[in-house]
Order: sequence, then C-alpha cells, then structure tokens
Amino acid sequence: MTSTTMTSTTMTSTTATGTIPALPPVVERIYEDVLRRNAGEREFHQAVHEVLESLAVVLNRHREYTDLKTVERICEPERQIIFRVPWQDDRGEVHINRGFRVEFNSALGPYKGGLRFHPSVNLGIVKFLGFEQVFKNALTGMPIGGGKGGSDFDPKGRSDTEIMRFCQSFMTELYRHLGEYTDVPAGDIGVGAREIGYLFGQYKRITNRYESGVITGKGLGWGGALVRTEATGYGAAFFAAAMMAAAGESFDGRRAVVSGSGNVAVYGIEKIHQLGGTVVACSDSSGYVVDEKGIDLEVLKHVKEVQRARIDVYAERVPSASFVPGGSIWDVPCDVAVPSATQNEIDRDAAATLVRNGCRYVVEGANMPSTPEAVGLFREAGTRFAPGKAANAGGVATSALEMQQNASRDRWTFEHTEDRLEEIMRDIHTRCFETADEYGSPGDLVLGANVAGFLEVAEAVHALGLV
Ligand code: NDP
Ligand code: 2IT
Repeated sequence: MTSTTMTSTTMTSTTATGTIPALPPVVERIYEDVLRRNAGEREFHQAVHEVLESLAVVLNRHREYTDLKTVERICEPERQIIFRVPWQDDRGEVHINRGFRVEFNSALGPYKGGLRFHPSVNLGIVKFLGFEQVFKNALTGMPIGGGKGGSDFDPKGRSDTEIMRFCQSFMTELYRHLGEYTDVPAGDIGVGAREIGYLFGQYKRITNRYESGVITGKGLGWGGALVRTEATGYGAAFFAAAMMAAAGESFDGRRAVVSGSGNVAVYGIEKIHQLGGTVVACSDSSGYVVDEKGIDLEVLKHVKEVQRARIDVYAERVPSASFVPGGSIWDVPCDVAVPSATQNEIDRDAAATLVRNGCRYVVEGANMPSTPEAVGLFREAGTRFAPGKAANAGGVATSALEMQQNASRDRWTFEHTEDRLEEIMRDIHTRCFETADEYGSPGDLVLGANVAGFLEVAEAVHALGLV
C-alpha cells in the first residue's frame, strides 16, 4: 500500500518500489480512489500514479475533464474477466491455472493487447499492462483500444504438447470474449508464434470461422504479417534513433546494453547493430552475458529461438563472451540502455549505476521496466528517457498493420511494412516531444506520451457519450 508523509521540503509517497513525490491536489483524490478500489494491485497503482502525475497540468488547463470525470472513467476497466484454466501434463497430472483478460478501453477501437504467460501474472499486473496499453495504442494513431490478458501458467520446461493443451484450454473460455471487432489479443512474455498458433487453431475450431483478424502475431503462412516478429525491437531502436537525432547524435559507435533475450531484445539488438551501434550485453532470468565484440545474433537466435536454452549457452559457444550468473546487467557500462525484459527491472541503484557509468539514453523496450525512483533519478541527471508506452509501441502498431492486411486480404512486403513502422515511431517521438513542449516540460517524453495519449482517448470518450 501507499502512505503519504510530509518531509521538510515536499510531500512524498512510499510505495512498494520506493519513495516518490506525492501527487498534485487536482489528481490526488482520483489516485486515492484507485488505491481503495484496487487494493494490493501495486503495479497498477504505479502505472496510474505515473500517468496522473503528468495529467495534473492538463486538468488545470481543461476544466471539463474534471467535471466529466474523464480520468476516473479511463482508470476503470470496461470489463475484467477471470477464469479457470484446467489442463493435464504429459504424465497425466492435472493442473489448474488462472486466466485473465482485462478489456480496458474501447473508445478508439476494439480492445487490443497481448497475452502474457508467466508465473508472476496476477490481476494487478494485467491491469497495469492494460492501462498502459490504452495510452500506447492511442499514440500509434491506429484505431485500436486497449486490453491485456494472460495466465500464471509457467511455460518453462513444458513440452510442445503441454503448451498446446494449455493454450487450447485457455482459449476454450477466452474465445467467447474475442472477435475482430471486439477484442484482439497477441503475444507478450511467454507467448510467441507457437502459442499464437495453438490459440488461433482452437478459436477456429470452436467458432468454425477463419477469422484472421481475431489475433495478431500469426505465422506468415496463415495470416501473419511480415515485420510483426521484429516490430517491437525494431520500433524501440527507431525510437532511440529519433531521440538521438533530436539531440544531433546517432547510434554510430555507441555501446548499448539490452536486457532480456526474448522477442523484444533479439530484434532490438538486430536493429541497433544495423543502425551502427554495438550491443555488448543481454540477459535472461538466470544472468547476463557480456560480449565486447558485440552480441552475435545468429548464435543468440539459435540458442533462444531454436534450442530454447538458457543464456549461459551463448557464452559456451562464443569465445569472446562471458556469463555472469545473477547480478545486474546494468553494471555493464553503456551509452544507451534498452531494458527489454520485465517491469521494475531498473531500480534506483541500477539507475544510479547507469548514470555514474555515463549512460545518456534509456529507452524502454519492456513495459514499465524502470521504477518511479529510477525515472526520477534519470530526470535529475539529465539522462534522456523514453517510456515504454511510446518506445515499444511498434509491436502493437504493426499488429494493427497485420489487422489491416487481414481485413483487405492483402500482403505487404517487408520493406513497405518496415517503412511504415519507422514512420510511425518517428511520428510518436515527434508527438511526445511537441506535447511535452506545449505543456511546459520540454524534453520530458514521459509527460509528452501520457498527455498526448490521454488527449486522444479523452476526445473519443467524450464523443461517444456516457457509455
Ligand atoms: P519474451 O518472453 O520473448 O522474453 C522475455 C525475456 O525477458 C526473456 O529473456 C526472459 O528471461 C526475461 N524475463 C521475463 N521476465 C523476467 C523476470 N521476471 N526476471 C528476469 N527476466 C525476465 O517476452 P517479450 O520479449 O515479448 O517481452 C519483453 C517485454 O517487452 C515485456 O515487458 C513485454 O510486456 C514487453 N513488450 C512486448 C511486446 C511484444 O510485441 N512482444 C510489445 C511491447 C512490449 P527468462 O526466459 O529467463 O524468463
Ligand atoms: O505490450 C504490447 O504492446 C504487446 N505485448 C503487443 C500487443 C499487440 O497487440 O501486438
């Protein structure tokens, strides 16, 4: 829970991830309501707190958002679904998992957002992700609302047939809530092309409809779109390049560290290398590898995508690499940090180390990987910082391009789709940058992203009436 105290200079709140400034009065009551109604959901509280902090300046300028309770409406999901997922493992043992889908906001389009399979998944995590998704999707400029789902199922060490049985059981309940005009899931942690295949197959079987637009991240042979696999990582690198260009710099000769070694990390590394940077470290939950020659992507992809092995196998295969078990990847000095694993992976200490080692850019590939204290520290140090809801929006934007291709039964080339992605990421950067300026905080992309996303959703929310 959060408690608020007065220090000698300023009001502060103590949360699960540290001490953060208290909210301005115009949004404080909204936050207190969120805390009261969503007890114990600390990641959701954190995500709402960060947005409310940015919105104070908007509410002071636009009285109607307070009168019409626009922020309160956006903080309350339209629908929250929780269901039992029973399945049997290869030895015949029965397991019971919990499934979630939080349909957060559909003012701009059908609910859109990924599914996460990870043992840490709970309602608070799905709600934080769904809330973030509403603003992120608005920033893409595409007609998509926000939602998120998943399960506390742990796919690690499970056979292909176990994964399939789990996905089939999960979809046997979820299908009734989905539809290409209703709710369109995709992947996230623990859900990639293999899982999307099993989920789509079960949806098709139950509904007797080949409804390609009901899920994105599909395989190329059955309705998928080129560049969707690469999109989040490529998009984050394009966003970083746009930030650097705005400061008269580029990736050329820069050292980068990318945490994680999943979908976002692998393709983030690939694009950073193409743009002239060198990624010297990446990780998984067992530790990190450092490779001063630059991560060898062919080896990394083989280890992670083909063998589905742990990251130490990379160091066994590459002579210039070393494996550090456990520890913090943020100890590795870099110019650009791209956290691409999970929420709250950069805490105050990690942020202080990054700043001390001269890191100048932090670009969030993951959703909310920096704690509020870490973000505060980057702000104080003048480290240029891009929040996930802007920097990692390339994945969902390309999902919307996949939906577009499905709807028109068309297929675009890699080059055309990548050009679209790059343009979308540049536009998001420009929009966040200009909005930050307009609302009195030049260079603050957190404020820019939150305010620009909010304004887009708020306008649609009002136009559609009190629904
Ligand atoms: P993957 O499952 O492909 O990869 C996740 C990576 O992060 C793995 O290396 C994993 O290590 C590591 N990781 C996950 N959880 C933890 C943890 N609790 N502690 C330490 N390491 C962890 O997921 P994605 O790459 O798809 O997602 C990564 C992040 O990007 C997430 O925050 C996700 O929400 C976000 N994102 C994803 C998008 C997408 O299109 N896929 C779009 C936008 C954002 P291990 O295998 O050891 O668990
Ligand atoms: O966090 C995200 O934006 C995703 N996991 C991708 C969502 C999507 O619908 O492509």
